[in-house]
Amino acid sequence: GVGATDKTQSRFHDRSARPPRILITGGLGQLGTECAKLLRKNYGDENVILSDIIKPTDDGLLSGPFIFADILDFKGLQKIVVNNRIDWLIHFSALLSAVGEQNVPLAVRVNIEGLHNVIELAKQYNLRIFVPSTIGAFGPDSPRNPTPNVTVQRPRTIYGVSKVHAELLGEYYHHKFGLDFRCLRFPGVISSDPPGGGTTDYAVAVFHEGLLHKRYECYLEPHTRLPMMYIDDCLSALFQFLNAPCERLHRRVYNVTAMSFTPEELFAEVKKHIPDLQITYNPDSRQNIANTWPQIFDDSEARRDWGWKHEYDFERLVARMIQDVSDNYI
Ligand code: AKB
Repeated sequence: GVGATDKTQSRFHDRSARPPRILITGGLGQLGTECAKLLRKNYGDENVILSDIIKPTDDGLLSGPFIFADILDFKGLQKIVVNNRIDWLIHFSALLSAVGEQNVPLAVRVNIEGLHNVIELAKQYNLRIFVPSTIGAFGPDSPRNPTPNVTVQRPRTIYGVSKVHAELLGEYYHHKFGLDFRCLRFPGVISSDPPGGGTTDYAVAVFHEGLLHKRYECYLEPHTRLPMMYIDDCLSALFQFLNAPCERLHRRVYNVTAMSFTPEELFAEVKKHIPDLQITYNPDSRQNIANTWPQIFDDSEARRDWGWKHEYDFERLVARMIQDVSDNYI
């Protein structure tokens, strides 16, 4: 698994001998709880504060502090950072691609105004700040096969527009003010915990629906190829990148991925585990989003600069998901 291996270099925060104190926003989304587990294992439970505006349903899943934090309330954020001596901020709050299109004004507030708050906060208190970006930060004018680290970005969703905005603002604050801004563009992230409102969600839903009901109706066409990765790889990329020394970083925004597949390819592999699985296709507006996104994501710069390497390939990912979903949800 993931975890700090080189203790002298990466176990602790480079500015002192103590571990960093970390605040995670949007902590109850697809990535937050698992991310907190990994960071707590490395830095201690009490040093990683998970936050959200929603109430956790099962506190048993949380091994350390959980607090209310509204990213639209700047003073509230200041108070949390000061009172808890925060060093690093991991900013997961966002409306994803499909749900963003359903409520653009809310997406503008959460994804753009929220980002303004956390980036100012990070500047004011000298925090290292991580913001995830996405394959959704590309659009119909971007090369799709492969999509390099630096290329045309003209996304057609509010989610994509807000992520390009975050990338550019973060790079700008880095150059202008020396802010330690770090950003990874993730592909579709696959975990047994359900995501909320993305275009790549089908690749999670098929495991839940398939194991429970032996059938799944897919909202994307069978040949829609998209980049994907398993959550453990996503979080180990995040961990490794957060701990990479500044000299290794030739840029502040990197593509990372593990594989690409189509619904048809995924379902064929899932059927090896669930032979009586019935698949139907009923494409909706999410197809139009997927049509403008990368098919093959070029993450060679991350691999070269700070040693990014995925562990889960396609077959391993499917086997692991069957296991995870059976253990936790069936
Ligand atoms: C989405 O589909 O919106 C997200 C993403 C790829 O950023 N999963």
